[in-house]
Amino acid sequence: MDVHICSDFIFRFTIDSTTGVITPLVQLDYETQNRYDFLVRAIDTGNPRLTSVASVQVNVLDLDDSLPRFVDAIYEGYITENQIAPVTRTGSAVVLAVQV
Ligand SMILES: [Ca+2]
Repeated sequence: MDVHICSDFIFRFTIDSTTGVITPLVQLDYETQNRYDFLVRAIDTGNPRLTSVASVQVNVLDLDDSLPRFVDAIYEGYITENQIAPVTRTGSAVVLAVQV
């Protein structure tokens, strides 16, 4: 029996014809692509050869492997002297947006 991946992802995954185990050939990056959809075809050795196709979806799980990053380069706010108050920017609190 021959089992193979039918898509452009043949360079990213391999499949064991005996066990059906799909293994990545490269390191997958969730931030670049978090899902791969492709077809797998099985072909037997009979005469005539019979085939079957299955859909496969591989979901990449995210790891905390990126540095936290501030969205803006500069944050500016104002506080009235002699007061304990939130630092504001035009009347609303300054919120530092951070991507992780
Ligand atoms: Ca990540």
